[in-house]
Amino acid sequence: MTDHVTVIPPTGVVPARFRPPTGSSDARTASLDGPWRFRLHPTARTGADPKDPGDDWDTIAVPGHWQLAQAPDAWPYGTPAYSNKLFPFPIDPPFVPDDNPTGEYRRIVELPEDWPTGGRTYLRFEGVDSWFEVAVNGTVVATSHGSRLPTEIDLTDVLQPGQNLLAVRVTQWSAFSYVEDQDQWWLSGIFRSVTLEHRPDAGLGHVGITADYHHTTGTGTIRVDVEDAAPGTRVTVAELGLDLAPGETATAAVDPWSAERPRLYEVVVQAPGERVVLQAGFRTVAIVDGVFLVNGAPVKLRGVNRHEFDPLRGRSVGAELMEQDVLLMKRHHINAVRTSHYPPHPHFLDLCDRHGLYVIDENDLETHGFEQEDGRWPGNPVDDPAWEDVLVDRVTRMVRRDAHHPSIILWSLGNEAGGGCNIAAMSAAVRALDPTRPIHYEGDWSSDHVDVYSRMYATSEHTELIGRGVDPALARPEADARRRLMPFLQCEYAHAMGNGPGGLSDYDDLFDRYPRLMGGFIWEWIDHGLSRRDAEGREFAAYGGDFGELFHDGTFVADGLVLPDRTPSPSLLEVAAVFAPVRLDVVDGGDALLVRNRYAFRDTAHLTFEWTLSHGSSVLATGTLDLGVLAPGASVRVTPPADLPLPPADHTPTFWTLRAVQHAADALDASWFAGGPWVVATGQLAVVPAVALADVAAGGARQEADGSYVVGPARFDEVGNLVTLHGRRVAELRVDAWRAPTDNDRRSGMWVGPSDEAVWKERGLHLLAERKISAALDADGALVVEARTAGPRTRNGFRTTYVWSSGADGSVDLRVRIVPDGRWTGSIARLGLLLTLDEAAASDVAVSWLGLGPDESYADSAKAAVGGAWSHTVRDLQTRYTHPQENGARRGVTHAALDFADGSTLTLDAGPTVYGGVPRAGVELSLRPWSDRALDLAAHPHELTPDGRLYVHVDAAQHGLGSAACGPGVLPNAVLNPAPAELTLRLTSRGL
Ligand code: IPT
Repeated sequence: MTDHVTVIPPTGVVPARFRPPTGSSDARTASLDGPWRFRLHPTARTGADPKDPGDDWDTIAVPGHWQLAQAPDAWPYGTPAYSNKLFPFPIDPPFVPDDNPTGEYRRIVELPEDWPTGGRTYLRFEGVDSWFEVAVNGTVVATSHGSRLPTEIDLTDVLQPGQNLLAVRVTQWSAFSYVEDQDQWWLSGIFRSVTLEHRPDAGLGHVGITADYHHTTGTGTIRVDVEDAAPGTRVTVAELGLDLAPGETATAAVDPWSAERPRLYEVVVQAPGERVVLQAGFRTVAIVDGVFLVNGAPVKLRGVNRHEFDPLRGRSVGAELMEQDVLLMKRHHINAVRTSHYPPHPHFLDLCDRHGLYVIDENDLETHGFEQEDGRWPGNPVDDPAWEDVLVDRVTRMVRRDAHHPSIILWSLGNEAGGGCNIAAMSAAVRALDPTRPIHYEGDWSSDHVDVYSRMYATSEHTELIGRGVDPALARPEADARRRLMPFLQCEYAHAMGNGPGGLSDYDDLFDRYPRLMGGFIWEWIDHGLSRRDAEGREFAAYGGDFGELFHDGTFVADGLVLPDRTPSPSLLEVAAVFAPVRLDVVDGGDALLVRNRYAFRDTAHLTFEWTLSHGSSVLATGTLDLGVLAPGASVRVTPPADLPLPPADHTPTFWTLRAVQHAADALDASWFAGGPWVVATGQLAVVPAVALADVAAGGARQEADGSYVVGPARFDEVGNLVTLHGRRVAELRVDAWRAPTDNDRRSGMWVGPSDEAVWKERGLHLLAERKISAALDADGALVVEARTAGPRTRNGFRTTYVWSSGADGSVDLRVRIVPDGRWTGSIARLGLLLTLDEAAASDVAVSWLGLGPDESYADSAKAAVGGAWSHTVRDLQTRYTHPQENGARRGVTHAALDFADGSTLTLDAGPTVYGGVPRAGVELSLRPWSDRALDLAAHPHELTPDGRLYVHVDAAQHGLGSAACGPGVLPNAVLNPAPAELTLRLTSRGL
């Protein structure tokens, strides 16, 4: 007897076969999706009789996870649970706890009246998590596992005429949970579709397509193999005039397939009993001299790792969301997907073929939890011969299901599963099934069984060494020599958790510079925040612990480029700018833009290069540049036209902005183009830089009889605290050097040393308070306030001199110099002023600014930001990260106007700003209707409520973001080390 802890491949099943696109075969199918009878039992020994039709049981929707059956409102069948790599049960393979929620499913199956006679009838499961047993009319016919892999069972001999009772028992935990330890929610059940499939006599069993492209001749070679082909089976490619026998090879002039130009040819495979229409793409993947080539051209993978995720339905993802993912990726210049860490729903691969994405298809295998015991992976199934058949079966089912997809360019044996004998076995199996694609597996550190050298989260320093070919040698010289001839891939990098990643463009520059570097895959596409409601009925995105799990990994499941509802987070906009296939980068010290065509196959004929000359919110001139047509890899330097109508230099910078715009789409672009035209790339030069604020005032301050001070519209108490500004109460004005830690701030870069947050807390930055040392009028009549700002337990602090004078038009000018005081080591989060104003409707305050925008940017995540005139409300300046943290900074701000509900306006003009002796363009501005402390303490964005104040951060500089949540921290080019800062601000009010 086999059960859920017997380590053998599925029983009673037929061999996996290719999965053509839905509807592409004329063989009959019948969907079994819809309501099924369901009952959840606490253990695998349910005692339920497979003959019991469950007429009085609940009903549940198939496909779906039982934990999410009534999400977001109710959780009648247990709750989701999140753990990353640690097993939520004892490591005791192949055993699992007796507490093992087990679903009993029932459905009456009746073949439609017009179901063909003859042939066979298969029952197909596209995905069931984790182990299941299938009984028909009371008799067990099959057991299976491999949650993200298909299972087919031949029911021909067990189906009776009329009604049949299908009984499926699904356990949450099984021996196979040990090899499905991916970093995601534990979710169970029949979560992909179930179908009945007629397999006609003389039909098509398994079909394989080999379609190569020869870039030197412009021809393609196609061969379609049909397993056990029935006599008379033919293969036609009408467009190419081909009519072939199975296994016959033909060569013709073709357009190749690539992610840039996803050209597909219809291939009709006609057997006497079945006709299938497939989409073939001609393309050749090769590794030559350590360089990864598609169709003979070096290709850089600008990729993302994608888990399947729907905030309501978990991994039960519908076709619409799959397509939304693909289109969002295309529109943000992502050209590759790693299907982390299991084969996706097959329809996703059809979409990648059609819209054009390179795919690493990954086996359903991860045994990460074995690593934690001393890092040596004791008992790892990957190194246990007893598991060989199971693991080879898995990888075989993936390759046989998916090999006809041109989008797949690499097979991956799995993720984080350590090393061992079964890696070699799986690799050999894949090579035997498909010799045309290279093999990937990051866990094979010496690259013995793979074709590309892969790492995750390698630093940019290490990546550069690999690019240059001078990375540390392997102990075995022959393995080292072999690996040095492999291209290098970062299968995961730039961890997108919360606000981040920073440093993406540093990696991208390296990928461009070194031919050996074939690019990488950002971790990861989407935050897996599951929708649920709080006690007041407010829906929010839940992460680990939000379902009361006693063992969980908290926020680590929310680490995507898009929020759970697929709202792009600012990082996706940064990705679009960094990954842009045409880049317009500032060169020659800011005098020119370098236009680089980074397409591998496409020239720039589909783009127009449009420029705008702007001064603040006014557009002075526009035009189009004729750059000719740039071939793939070509570049050209451009400068603004000589006859630009430049305005006189003033406090507002004048920008010449060049955009590469795609206005129209041909047939190969049309699918993702909807909503166009699309700006493919933006570059910008400050043709007339902003000059410093004119005439910073001196003097004009006075002391009142009660000892308080007045400087134009600003009133101070006798020790120099600002108490009102233009009649508005000021709760506080002080120096600030802290921020609500990001997920990256909270962790140690490369898992070593203290986190930035720990360093900042050690220095007391989270509890800064300001002591006024003195307030006095100086010889010019300005109010000079000396202050020291510091946190508890430390001698470190900041010495600040504020110089207040009343300016023209009722404004007040402030010059500030902040000097770190003490023995500082390590970074600080920011350095600047925090102005807290009383404002009941702070969220509604409208902000318009001149500076970088429209979205947030940070020192190491600023490629998407463009200088210009922008506006938002304070509400919309916030980014609602699934886990609240620092967000919303706008850099390079020279001017901002705040419009309050009472009709009054406060404007702020900035400059010059100096940090560490280096001048900076403008200030960094952040506004919030709540404090940074509240932001830090909130677990979810809906918990944040305006507190009646407007918090205005005006910073000389802020620390970068980095990727320390998993990987390197902030790189030296974006670390904020304590240094003297100078700010000059003019505050003006109108309407009071
Ligand atoms: C890496 C995993 O492969 C991935 O699934 C995910 O968990 C990621 O980390 C973090 O979000 S493994 C890590 C130990 C480098």
